[in-house]
Amino acid sequence: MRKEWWKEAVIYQIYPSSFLDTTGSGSGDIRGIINKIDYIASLGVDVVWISPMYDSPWDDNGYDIRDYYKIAEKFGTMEEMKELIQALHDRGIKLLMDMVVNHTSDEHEWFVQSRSSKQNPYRDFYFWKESPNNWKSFFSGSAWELDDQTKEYYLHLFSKKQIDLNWENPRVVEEVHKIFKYWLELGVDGFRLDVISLISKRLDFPEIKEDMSWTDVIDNIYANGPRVHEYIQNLNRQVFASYPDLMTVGEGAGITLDVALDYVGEDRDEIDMIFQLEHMTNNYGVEGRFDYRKENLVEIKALFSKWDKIIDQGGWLNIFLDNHDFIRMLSRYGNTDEYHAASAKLLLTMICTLRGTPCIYYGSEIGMSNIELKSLEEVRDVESLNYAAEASEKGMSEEEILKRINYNGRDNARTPMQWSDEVNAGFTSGTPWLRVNPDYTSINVAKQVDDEDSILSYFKTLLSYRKKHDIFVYGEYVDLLPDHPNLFVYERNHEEETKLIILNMSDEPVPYSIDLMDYDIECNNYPHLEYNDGSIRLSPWQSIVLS
Ligand code: ISL
Repeated sequence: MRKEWWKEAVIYQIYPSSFLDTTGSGSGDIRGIINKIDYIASLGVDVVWISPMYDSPWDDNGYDIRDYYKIAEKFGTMEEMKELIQALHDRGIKLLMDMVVNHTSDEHEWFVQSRSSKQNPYRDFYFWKESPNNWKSFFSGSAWELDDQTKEYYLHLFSKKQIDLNWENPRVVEEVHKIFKYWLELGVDGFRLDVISLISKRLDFPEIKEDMSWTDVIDNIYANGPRVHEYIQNLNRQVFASYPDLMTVGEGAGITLDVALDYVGEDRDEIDMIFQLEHMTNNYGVEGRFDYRKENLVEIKALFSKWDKIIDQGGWLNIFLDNHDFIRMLSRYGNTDEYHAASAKLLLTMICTLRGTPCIYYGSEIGMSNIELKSLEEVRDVESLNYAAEASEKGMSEEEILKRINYNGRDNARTPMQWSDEVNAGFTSGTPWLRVNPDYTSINVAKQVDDEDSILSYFKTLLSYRKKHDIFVYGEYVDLLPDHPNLFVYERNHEEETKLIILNMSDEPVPYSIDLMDYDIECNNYPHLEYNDGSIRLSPWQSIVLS
C-alpha cells in the first residue's frame, strides 16, 4: 500500500458560523478561528476542513456560492483569510477548503445572466427545460423551478437558490478550473469537493420510477453520471497535478461500493479519498432523512467492514461519525446521560483506530450533542424548513414535524462551539444565529482543558498515541465479532504487530474471553479493567486498545 501524508493525517472540521464570533454578530467569523488557532493546534490535528466562507446569500449556509473569489462579509475579509492560512501553516496545519462546484447560488452573476434571456451567452451554464420531469430535490419538492423571465424551468437538485451547473459546457469547466487555481495560489492545501459525484447529469433526464427508494434515486439517477470521471480526471490533470501534495476529498452522495474505486483507485488520477455516506444515511427511513429508522450496531459494523474493502483494493476513505449534514455522533451512537464521557471517548477511539483518514467534527472533542429545538421558529436549516412546509401541507402536525426535525435534522450538529460556561458558552456577545445547547454549562472547553480525565484530554492523548503507531494507518482491519449486538471488536495488523480494539457500545457490562496476560493495555477510557481467569468484563461504554 502506498504511503501518503493524507492517509496519516487527522482532519478537524470547523463549521465557521458556529466556531467563534468576535464581532457580536451572532455568527462565527475568520477572526474567531484565528483567535482559537492555538486551541486547534493543541488538539494535534494535521488538517482543518472549513465549510464554505465565500460570498453567499446564505440559503444553504454557504453551500450556495454567489462569488467564489470573495469572502462573505459575515466572516471577514480576504486579508483575514490569508492571515488564517498563514496562521495554520505556521503551526504545521494544512487547510482543506470546501468547494461547491455542482451548483452556484441563483444570485451568482452567471445565473443572473443565464436567466435574463434564452440567447444570453451564459444560458447554457445551467440546465433549462420547457417542461419539468419528475426529479425531486434533496430539499423537498420538484428539482425544477419555473423562471418567470423566460418561462422555462431550471434544474436545482438542492434548494431553489442552488442552481446546478452544466459541466457539459466547456466554458463552465474553464471557469471552475480558474476558481480552483485561484485558491491554490493563495496557498490552500486541498479541497473537500461538495457532491462531486453529481456533477455529470444524464442528459436524457430519466424519469424516477415508482418503485425507486430515495437512495436508489440518488445512487442511480443523480450520481455517477456518464462523464463524472472525465470531468474529475480533467480537473486533476489540468489543475491539481501542478500542486504537489494536495489532499482531495470527494463528498460522496450516491457513490456506491461498486463504483467507489472509479473515484479513489490508486491509478485513477481522480481524488484521494471519499466521505462515503452509507453509514450516515443508515438511519433514514424509506422516505429519507425525516422518516424514522432504528439502526443497530451489527448493521453499522457491517457497513464499516464492507467499505474497508476498497482500501484493500488501493482506494482510501475518510472515517467519520458525524458532520454538518448529520446529527451529533454522541446522540446517535453514544449515551448522553449516565455514560456521556465514556461513550464520547469510545466514539473518538473508534474514529481514530478504524482504517481511513479520521475526521473529527468540531465539538466532538468535548462531547457536544444534539440540541432539542423547542419550536419550528428555531429551525434554521433549509432542508428542514422545506420539509416542514411540505409535511405541513400534507397534514402532518407541527408537533410531529418538530419531532422528526429533532430526530435527524441538520441543525442538531450546527450549534455554537461551547468554549466556557459564560453566556452563550463564550461563543458570542450577541444573539447566536442558532441557540446554544443548554448543556454548555457543564460541557465546555474551559471545564475540560485542565482536567486530565476529560473527553478533551482523552482525545489529545488518543491522537498522540495514534501518531506513534503507523499500524492505525497502514494496518489491515479485521472485525472479529461482526454479529455481537453490543461489542465492536476489531484488529489492526501490520507486519508483526497487532492492536486489538474492544468497544462495549452498550449500557450493560459485557464479558469478553481473552488471556490479558498476553497483552498490554495501551488505551482505556476507564481507570480500570476488570479481569478474572481468562475473561475481561467491559464496563458500559468501555473502550480499550490492547497490544
Ligand atoms: O442532507 C443531505 C440530504 O439528505 C445529505 O445527503 C447532503 O445534502 C448531501 O450529502 C450533500 O451535502 C453537501 O451538499 C449540499 C449541502 O447542503 C451539504 O451541507 C453539503 O455537505 C448542497 O451543497
